[in-house]
Amino acid sequence: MSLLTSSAFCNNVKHDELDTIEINHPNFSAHVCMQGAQLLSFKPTDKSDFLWVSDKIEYKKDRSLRGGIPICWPWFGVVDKNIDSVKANIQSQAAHGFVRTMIWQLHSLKESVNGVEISLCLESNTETLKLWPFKFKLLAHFSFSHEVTVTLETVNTDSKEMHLTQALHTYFPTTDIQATHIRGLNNVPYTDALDQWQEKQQAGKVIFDQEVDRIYQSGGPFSLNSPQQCLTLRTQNCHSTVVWNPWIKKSTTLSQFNDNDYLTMFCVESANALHDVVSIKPAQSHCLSMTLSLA
Ligand code: TA6
Repeated sequence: MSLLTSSAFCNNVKHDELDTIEINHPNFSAHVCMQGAQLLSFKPTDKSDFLWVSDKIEYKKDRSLRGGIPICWPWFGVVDKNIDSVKANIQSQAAHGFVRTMIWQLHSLKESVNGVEISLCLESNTETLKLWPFKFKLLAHFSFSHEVTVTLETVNTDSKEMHLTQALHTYFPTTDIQATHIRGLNNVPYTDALDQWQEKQQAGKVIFDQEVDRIYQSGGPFSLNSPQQCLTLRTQNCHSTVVWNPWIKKSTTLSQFNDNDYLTMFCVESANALHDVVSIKPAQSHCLSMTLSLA
């Protein structure tokens, strides 16, 4: 973290067991956890936080943090719901891959009066190779100004082609889930994880009046409308979008989550999931990118 010693806006702050980077810039504040390269907060000055975190969040090693943008890689969701070319190589039963509970390293930092660009890096090692037999270099690039862009760059440093699924599993805040909706998914096909993974088609805007867990075949753009703010979500190289709210019953089963937290959060996850497999040849790379801005 020596890059931080000369920083004008960034500080290393320990929360319980985990190192984090707190960024206080005139135009915004942001908070990144080194475990999982997980962005936990991005708040433009005098505006609401773009992201939600549970007040039951635990900064403990080897435990994924509930909120912000968990990075799901090199598989999304439960292993068995991935297609053979992805699940054939997985030596784990954990949901959402393994990088969100690993400690990443600070790779680069650039700052100016306009904003801050920071990158974190995770490289394959003996531990990851046991879980997934591919050499890789993974970079999480964050660009903060009046908006935020997150880019997950996968570099295949192996001698064989890799096949993976992935998601930037973003948690958004709302002051009233039943007054919240998503535009941009009308007529888009989706897989309903709550109804035997059946293929369906979205009719109109997406609302939240029950548990929702759907993988849409679209990368947007979307408008995310909650009473306190309207955000625009744009992506690059993203072919799936997961919309999730656990609602009443599932909320009681989730770690780091209050029983009534479903009333103040929703997830819209920029992904490449199910059949949207990312295949990367040796020495090639792939970037999944999302940008959040005020509408
Ligand atoms: O993205 C939706 C989902 O796959 C849900 O099915 C639910 O499991 C959620 O992710 C949270 O998963 P986590 O492992 O972070 O508790």
